Amino acid sequence: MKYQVITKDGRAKRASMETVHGTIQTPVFMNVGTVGAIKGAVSTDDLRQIGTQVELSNTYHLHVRTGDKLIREFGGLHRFMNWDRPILTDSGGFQVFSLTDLRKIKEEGVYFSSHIDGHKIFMGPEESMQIQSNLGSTIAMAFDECPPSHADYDYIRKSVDRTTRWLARCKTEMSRLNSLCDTVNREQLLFGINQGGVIDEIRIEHAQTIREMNLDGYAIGGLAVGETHEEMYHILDVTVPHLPEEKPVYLMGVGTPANILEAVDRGVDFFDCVYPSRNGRHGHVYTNQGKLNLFNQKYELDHRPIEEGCQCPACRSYSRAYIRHLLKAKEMLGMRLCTLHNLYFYNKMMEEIREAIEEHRYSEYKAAKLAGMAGQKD
Ligand code: PRF
Ligand code: ZN
Repeated sequence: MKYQVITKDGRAKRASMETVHGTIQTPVFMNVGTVGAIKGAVSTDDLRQIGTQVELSNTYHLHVRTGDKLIREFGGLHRFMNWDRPILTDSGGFQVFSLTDLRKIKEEGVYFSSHIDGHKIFMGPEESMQIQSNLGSTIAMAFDECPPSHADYDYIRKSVDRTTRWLARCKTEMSRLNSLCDTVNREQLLFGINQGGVIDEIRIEHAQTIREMNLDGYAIGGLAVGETHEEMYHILDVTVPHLPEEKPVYLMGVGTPANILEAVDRGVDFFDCVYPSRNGRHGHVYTNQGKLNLFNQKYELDHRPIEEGCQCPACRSYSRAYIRHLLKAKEMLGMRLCTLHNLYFYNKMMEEIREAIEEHRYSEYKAAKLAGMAGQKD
């Protein structure tokens, strides 16, 4: 893996990261395909068309559905999905915490019930690494605990210490798996995850601790879980400077276009979020003048594309009126077109962001983009 900062504009970083599955240009938005597919009937051919650089899948979902052992036997997730560019897999920790009520966190890992059929599962750092190794993703995420946003100081302190011990176990297990000759991807990378709620000193101390562990990249977890945007930006302000500048920084599960613009300005490289696909399935589409709700009657005879000049598969061929009709008729094509437009919008925004940093006009770009989107709201 070779990560190189090409240029900086203030704290905003423009970098490239070479992996066995190709080079990633950052800042980048990863398109979320939880079960190895982007919801909304979006294929990997579509992803290539809309400029997706990295696809994100979830360890937990693939484990409880089809099973990582079967995917390994097939030749790994890349071959299974027919996607040869980078894939990042999330470790399962966060999904376990958000999907299942019945869970018990112990030093060794988490005991929980499957959200599909309720059967008992145990997942710890070693299990998470083994599943991600079977999938053969480009980047594996460490197994962490994302404490609830309302957790108190003592809980967060204990939880973060355990996450650090889990990270050490992840690192040991990942090196062992990468050294086995029958591993799907023997150059699988491992990103550590910073936690600490909205408590500055815990965040900073944790960042300093995991920095010493020399990982391939560093994620900031535990944000966008109920705190305010200002609190999130503040945590980025205090935490990112304690992570190594020569390594990629990934803000997990974030966010709105505005969140991304602000986080890039604080040195973040990688993002992922379900908003563009989830909003697309509800007929909510992004434009540079704000989001439109295509269910709104005012679009019933609107000949214009979702956004004038947009080169996505929806805007190149279809009117707002037709897409509205498809959504109202509950035709899958309606959701699909809206999802494609939204993912294209995010990917395109990241391209603009990279260009603006290269040309050292990021703050002007950010201000103009935010001003446009703050206008028309529906
Ligand atoms: N940990 C992991 N995945 C995540 C998060 C986290 O804290 C978040 C929090 N926004 C999203 N996805 N492993
Ligand atoms: Zn479009």
